[in-house]
Amino acid sequence: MAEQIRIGIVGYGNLGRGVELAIKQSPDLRLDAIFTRRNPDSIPSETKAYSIEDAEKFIGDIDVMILCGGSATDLPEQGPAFARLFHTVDSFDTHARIPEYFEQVDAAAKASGKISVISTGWDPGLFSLSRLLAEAILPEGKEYTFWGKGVSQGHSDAIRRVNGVKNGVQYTIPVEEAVNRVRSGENPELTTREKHLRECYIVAEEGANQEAIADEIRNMPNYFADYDTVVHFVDEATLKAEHSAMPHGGTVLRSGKTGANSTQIIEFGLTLDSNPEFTASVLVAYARAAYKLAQEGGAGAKTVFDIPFGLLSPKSAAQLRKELL
Ligand code: API
Repeated sequence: MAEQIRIGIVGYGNLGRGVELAIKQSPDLRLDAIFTRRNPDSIPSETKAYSIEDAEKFIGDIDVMILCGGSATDLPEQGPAFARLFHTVDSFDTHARIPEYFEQVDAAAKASGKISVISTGWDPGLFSLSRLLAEAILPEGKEYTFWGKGVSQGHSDAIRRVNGVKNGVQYTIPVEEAVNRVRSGENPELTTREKHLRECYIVAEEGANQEAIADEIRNMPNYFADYDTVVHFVDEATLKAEHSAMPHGGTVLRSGKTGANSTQIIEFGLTLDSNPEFTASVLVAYARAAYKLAQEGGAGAKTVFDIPFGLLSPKSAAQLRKELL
């Protein structure tokens, strides 16, 4: 077999564990090291873990670092820092801040001659590709993205960083009536608030002011301010028992008109038992693509829009033409 692409994982939470599992299904990739802010000896993996400060020592020994931290505070710092040293892939998912994040990572990756694939996963990621494809094909139409019902890792991460919050989970709930109107071909105007509800289950720290926590969450820009958000307080045992599963998914719909008055509908959907495992599988395919792009001499930050589909596959272009075209 050809040489394997050597991968490092930065951050060993749900996403990091998912990346480890996805690499096991990819014979052309190999997991060489895990980097963590925790005590490396406490990482329950057969792969050796190191302190995140030691990552620099692996220049030349690791091809692509998959950054598995959250978008709220980890990635804004780690994205540019790691792009100065390695090819990277991440799932930065604060949609409104992607343009500035891109600029920061792009500057770092161009300076080091590395490739950094940012904001991949399923949304942003596969859903973004679906939106682009549908819009390019049906320029006269309307796009609708519905998420859930499911647990958003990005929003859950954001609420866990609120002062006084010990633990928390966020459900994204599509408004049934809105989905039905779109599916019926009505083409309604829908505001952000009309499409989804957000529901949070919070474990507060002892003595924390619950009303202040709920207020801060409901008013958090980018994450909650544009939605109706319901906040429930529960104890740790309840959260564990009733809210540990991480399902998600959703639908990208575009309905458009062509010719005189033909209605054309494009739909792309996902039904996911485990959001982090699926996101991780997308990151791993893009790690392969990042490596191949770098072999072709590329450098800088890239998004899913910039990466040819064929590079995601371990198969050659000729094999892909024969088997899948
Ligand atoms: C939501 C969607 C799903 C994003 C998926 C992924 C995540 O509100 O549920 O954070 O789980 N934005 N980026």
